[in-house]
Amino acid sequence: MDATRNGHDAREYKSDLKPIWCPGCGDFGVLTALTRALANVGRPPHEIALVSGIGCSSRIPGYTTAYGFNSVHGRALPIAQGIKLANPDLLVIAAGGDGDGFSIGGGHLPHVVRRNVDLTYIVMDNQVYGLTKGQLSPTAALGTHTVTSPEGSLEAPVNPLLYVLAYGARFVAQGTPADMAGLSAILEEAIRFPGFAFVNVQSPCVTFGAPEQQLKAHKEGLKQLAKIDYDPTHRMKAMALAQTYGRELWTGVFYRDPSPPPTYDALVRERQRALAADALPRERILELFAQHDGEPGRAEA
Ligand SMILES: Cc1ncc(C[n+]2csc(CCOP(=O)(O)OP(=O)(O)O)c2C)c(N)n1
Ligand code: SF4
Repeated sequence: MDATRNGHDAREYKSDLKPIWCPGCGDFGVLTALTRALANVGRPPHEIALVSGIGCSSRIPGYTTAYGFNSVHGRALPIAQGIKLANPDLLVIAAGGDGDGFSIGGGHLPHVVRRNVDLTYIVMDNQVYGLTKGQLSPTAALGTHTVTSPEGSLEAPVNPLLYVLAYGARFVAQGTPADMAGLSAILEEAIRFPGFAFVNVQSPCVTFGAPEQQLKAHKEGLKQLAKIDYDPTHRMKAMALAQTYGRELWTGVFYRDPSPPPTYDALVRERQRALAADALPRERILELFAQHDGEPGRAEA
């Protein structure tokens, strides 16, 4: 189903570039779910900026018709924030892998959360470094065997959901391409959320990922929050649920702030307006320059 609400069609958001992901890679599903969500949101492609780092998943901007920036490993978030602050009217989405977001780029995450810049961050979490051929990633379970952990990993994994909730993220969700309708609904809600929104997508790597992280296993083990009586407005309940990461596959919105505060970009814009209103009029500035012509740095108001 490609035709959607708002007179937009998911196909409008897919570029002509053919993805070079391995056949069966979960990222195909994320791309489809994202284009469906964007069609439902209804902003035209030229009003959207999609920023990524480096990795298989980070190729996603090129496969859409939005403005795209396949940037530097781990740096999607600072670039996305810069874009949003420079042009707050753009709808800004950052995307990438678990290595990109939680290893090399992990230092940026607390700051984008505490600033609450109005952007959506989609992590395609496959518990492995796909692009560089299967090294251990920060979300891989204890004991995971990879080329860089041949005897099994000795490191406890990062829990992305708990991590962003603990830092105060106001929209936190998880999805999987094993449930395409659920995933596009989650992405749409995240994009519409007024503030920083985080979506962890369990997106299987068919080439280097573990068998228990493939779509078949997701379909068998899927637990949907939409199907139980779950209220996503309680951070502590969401944090308790997030503890299941790596053991159970819960999908849906874990936490959504019922009264989100103004975003950082809105506050910056407000302050810029106030400063502009207080600024000296242009004529007075020119008068001061004329008075002190030839004496740089000695102007007095
Ligand atoms: C500064 C820097 N360090 C390391 C790399 C090599 N590198 C490229 S992608 C990547 C990890 C990819 O894994 P992930 O971010 O989880 O994305 P995936 O490929 O699994 O989608 C690494 C280590 C790089 N490109 N730049
Ligand atoms: S290596 Fe893994 S993550 Fe990369 S395209 Fe192939 S299946 Fe996808």
